Amino acid sequence: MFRSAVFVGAALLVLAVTANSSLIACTGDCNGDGVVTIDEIVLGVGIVLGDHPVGDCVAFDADQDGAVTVEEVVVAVGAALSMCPSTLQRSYALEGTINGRAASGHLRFTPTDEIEPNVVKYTVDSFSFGELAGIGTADFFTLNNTFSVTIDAQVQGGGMVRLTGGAPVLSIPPLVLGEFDVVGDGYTLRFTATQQGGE
Ligand SMILES: [Ca+2]
Ligand SMILES: [Ca+2]
Repeated sequence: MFRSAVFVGAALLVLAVTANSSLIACTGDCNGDGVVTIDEIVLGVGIVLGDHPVGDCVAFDADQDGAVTVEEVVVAVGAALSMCPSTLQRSYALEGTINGRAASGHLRFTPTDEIEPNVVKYTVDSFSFGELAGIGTADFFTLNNTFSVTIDAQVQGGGMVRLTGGAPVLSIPPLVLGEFDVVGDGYTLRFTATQQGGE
């Protein structure tokens, strides 16, 4: 770990020279949550040093040549200091059920710049699913790749329902965000969220 910490320091030093050489927007974002965290940088360093296989985080292999170089980790450090620009907003298509009935819809959210260790906070810009539509908040816990969401939804024909739920993220990057169980007063939703945009 000490060796990794020294390496991150070195990467930061050369950042000024190479920050503009980004090959892809989100190098080093192993879990695809739109930000590069320090533990992801440490993992990238571990791949360079041979302590981890490239498969542990293919997001570091920006030029997809099957290896992770110092330069690719440096680009990731640049992303860690800001945010992956093309992933500021993400859209997902939803398929699933409401109280056992088939339903479909969409979910779109944007990361906020609120700082909290190991949590990325999102605003749910829009949500619709069957007869429900609304907005809310969502938290992505980068430590264990878990997503949780709270949505205040309007029920078609009147009434509001607060929906809360969450799930571990299924794939990295999250083309499929996960299969979620979301419950509210009188409602049980189960949906799979498949990414439509934001990469
Ligand atoms: Ca990440
Ligand atoms: Ca590479």
